[in-house]
Amino acid sequence: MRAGTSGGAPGSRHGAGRAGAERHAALRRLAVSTLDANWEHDHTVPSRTLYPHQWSWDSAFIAVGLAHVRPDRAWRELDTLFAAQWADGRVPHIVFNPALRAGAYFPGPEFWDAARADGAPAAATSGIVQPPVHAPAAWLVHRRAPSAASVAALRRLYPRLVAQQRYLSGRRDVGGGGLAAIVHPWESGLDNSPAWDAPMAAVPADEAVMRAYRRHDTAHADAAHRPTDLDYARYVALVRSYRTGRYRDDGLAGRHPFLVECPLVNAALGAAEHALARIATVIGADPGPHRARAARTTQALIDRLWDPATGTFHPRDLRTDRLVPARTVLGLIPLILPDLPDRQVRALLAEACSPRFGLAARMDRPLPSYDRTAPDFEPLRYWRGPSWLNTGWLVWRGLLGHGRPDLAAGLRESMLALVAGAGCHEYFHPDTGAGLGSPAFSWTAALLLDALAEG
Ligand code: 9WN
Repeated sequence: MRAGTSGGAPGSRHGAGRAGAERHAALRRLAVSTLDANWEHDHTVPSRTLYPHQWSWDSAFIAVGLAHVRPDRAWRELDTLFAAQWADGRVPHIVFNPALRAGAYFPGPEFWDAARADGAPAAATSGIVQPPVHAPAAWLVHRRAPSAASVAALRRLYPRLVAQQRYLSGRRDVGGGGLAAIVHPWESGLDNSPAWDAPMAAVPADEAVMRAYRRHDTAHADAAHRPTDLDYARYVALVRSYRTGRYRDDGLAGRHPFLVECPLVNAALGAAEHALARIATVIGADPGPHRARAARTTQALIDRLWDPATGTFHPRDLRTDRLVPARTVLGLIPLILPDLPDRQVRALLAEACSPRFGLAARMDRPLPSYDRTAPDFEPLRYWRGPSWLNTGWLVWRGLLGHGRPDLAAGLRESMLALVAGAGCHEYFHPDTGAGLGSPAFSWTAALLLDALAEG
C-alpha cells in the first residue's frame, strides 16, 4: 500500500459529501479518545508507554488540538508546563510526574539532577529545552476559542513566554549572530536527524557507557527504529557535560562539545515573536518590540542558515562554523515565518516539491523527515526518513500563510490519510504509511483535530 490521498481516503476530495463527513467524524472521535486517554490530571502525556511524563513542545501541539474540543484543558496544559519554567526563563523539555516509579523513563529526574542548578523550579525537570512553539500555540488556542478566560490565560502566560524568548535569544546566542544555539539534539525535537550526525561525531563517547544505564525506549519500541547505543552514549555525554556546569550557559563555547543553530528552533523563535505581537495587542501590551525582534530573527536566519546553493536552510555547527550539508525537513520549517522573503519562500517550495520531499497538491506519499533521495535515507529509523504529523503540520501552516492553499490541501489530505490508514501513531512509514512507534500518540491526535477543523 502506498500512503497517498487517492482512493477515497478520509478528507480527500474523493471523500467529499456524506461519506467524507462520516469519515471525518470518525477521525475526530479517534483523536478525542486518544487525547482523553493520555490526559494525566493536569497535563497530557505524549504516550502512556514510551513518554509517560510531560514534554515541552508536545504540550504546545497538544494545546492546539485541545482548543478544538476542551479549551479549558488546552490552557491547563500550557499553565502546567510554564509552572515548571526556570528562573532564567528556560522551559524544560521534560516535566517529570513524581507519581511514576523511578525508571519509567530514561534519563529520569535522578540523572538530570536539575534541582541543584540555580533557578530550577520546585518540580523535577530536565535541564534542556525544546523548540519554542508555545507562543504560536497559545495564540491559536485563543483564536480558536476566544473568551474572557482565554484573554486572562494570555495575560497570565505572556510574561512567561517573553521570558522564554529572552532566555533563548540572550543566553543561548552562543554564536553572537542573533540566533539561539542548541546544546543537545533533543533540544531540536528531531533527536536522531541526520542533521546532527556531523556535529555529533565530534562528541566523545564510549558505547560501553550505556551498560551502566537501562534504556527505556527499546523496551517499548523496536530497537531497529530507535537511535543506536552509540547515539545514546553521546546523548548521555552531552547531558553530563551540561549538568557538570549546572546547566549554566556562560562560557559554553569553551566547554561544551555540541553547539548548533537549528533552523526549526530559530524559525519557532521568530514565529513566537509574531505571535507575541498579536498577543500583546489583545492584552494591551506594546507589540512593537516583538515585531522588531521578529524581523531581526528572520534576517539572522537568512544570514546564518540559508544556503543559496542548495536553496534551503541548514543547521550551523558552531564548533566548525560550517553549515551541515544534510537536507532535512528542518530546512523547510522557516516557511512558518510570515515575513520570510519571496526568494526564500520560492526556493523552499521548490525544495519541498522536489523528489526529495514530494510535496504536491495530490501527494502519493507522505512528507518524509529526511531527503528520500539521500543514500542514508532510512524509512524506519527515528527522524531519518519516517513521516511525522508535527513537521507536516508546521509546513502546512506555512503553506497556508504563504498563499499556497493548493499545496496545503495536498499535505493536509496526506496527513489525514495517514491517520485514517494507521491510527494515531507516533510516526509513519514514508512509503507505505504503516504506523510506527507509539500507537496512541498525543500530538498526532491533536494536530489531526486542527487539520480537520481547517479544511
Ligand atoms: C527525548 C516526546 C518526545 C518528543 C521528541 C521525540 C522524542 C525523546 C525520546 O519524544 O524524544 O526528548 O526519548 O526520544 O524525538 O520530539 O518531544 O514525544
